[in-house]
Amino acid sequence: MSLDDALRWDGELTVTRHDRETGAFFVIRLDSTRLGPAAGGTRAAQYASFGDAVTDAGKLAGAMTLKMAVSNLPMGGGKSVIALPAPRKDLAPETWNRILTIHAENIDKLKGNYWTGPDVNTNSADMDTLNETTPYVFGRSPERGGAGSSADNTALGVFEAMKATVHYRGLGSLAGRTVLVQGLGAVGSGIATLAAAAGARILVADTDSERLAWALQLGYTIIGLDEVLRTPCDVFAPCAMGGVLDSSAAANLPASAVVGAANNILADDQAGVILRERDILYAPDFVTNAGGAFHLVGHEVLGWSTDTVEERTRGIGDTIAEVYGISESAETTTDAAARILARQRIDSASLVSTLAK
Ligand code: NAD
Ligand code: PPY
Repeated sequence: MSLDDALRWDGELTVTRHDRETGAFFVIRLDSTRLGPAAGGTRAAQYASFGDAVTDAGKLAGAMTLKMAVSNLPMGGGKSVIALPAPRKDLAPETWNRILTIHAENIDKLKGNYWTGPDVNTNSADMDTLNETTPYVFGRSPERGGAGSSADNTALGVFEAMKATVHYRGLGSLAGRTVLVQGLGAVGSGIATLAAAAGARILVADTDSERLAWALQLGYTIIGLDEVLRTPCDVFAPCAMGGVLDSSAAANLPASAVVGAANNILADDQAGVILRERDILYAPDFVTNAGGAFHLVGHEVLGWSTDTVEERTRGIGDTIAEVYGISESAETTTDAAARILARQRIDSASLVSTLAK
């Protein structure tokens, strides 16, 4: 994507910065602050171009707006992307530290209109580092007063969505069902553990051989990376990267349902239409993976107890069932149905604040 095209966007603000010394390129995008300050994690990855990094930040920020709204959380949507000069694992500690410090300076200049948290390739220790420069950080380590990793809670929410989806699809429970987890990382491994305990047979694919060795020990079946979209299963759970299902993948996917943790699973709207035509029930990711937001915003903004965070996260199953109901009555894709639900919440919150003035 050219930078020119990437900057044509309906969100509220794009902030970019380049650091000549490390070669890192920084993006923060605020999609919407209608419901509260924009929040969303910091993703660090290599991108083919600056335009791709800016585009990704915009799509991820948009998903955060929908996630907060559909979850009734008082925050808007934003996201940060750091386009790295080399793979994260190859960066020297002082290089990574400089990159985090510059990112924290950028966040601080937004004066609380944007709050960050962990995402792909950033963790609670990185949030602690950011917090040395700026207060607008969720997910610091518990020793530093933060809520720590949100991965387990994200996994719990996806698992609740999976159970509700299997039930809605008329397949009963997860017992005896086959669940294919793509990406056995922090969230994917939690989902696999919960689904296995519920009696599901687990198939897994990952690029990391250590994670696959762990999967073998647990009795999971390993699937080759190229086989993922061709392997029959009841539930396909994308838990690695976004954009996994384009139209062609959706047209051939041998699954009954798609329920995963990855942000922006659908590469395009047409993929959602094809899944609906093929009677494959797709659980919109910005609904299923909101457990991370419940954990971070619940603990750090709303002062929720662990029990309340869990109760609200388990409620994701009901929200998903509501989305399927809207999809049927409005004869539209589940993705469009979830956007309707999110939009209703944004509009009614805006109406309440207008009336209060
Ligand atoms: P992670 O980095 O811990 O795990 C990702 C896993 O995917 C790793 O094991 C990695 O080796 C594997 N992987 C990478 N490329 C792959 C490929 N092409 N095929 C198969 N496996 C591949 O990340 P995570 O925290 O588990 O997050 C997973 C996804 O869920 C991300 O898309 C993230 O944005 C999303 N998500 C996470 C949270 C959270 O609380 N952590 C919240 C919401 C959404
Ligand atoms: C996500 O859920 O995709 C995130 O980016 C994590 C997050 C959630 C809420 C606030 C900050 C980060």
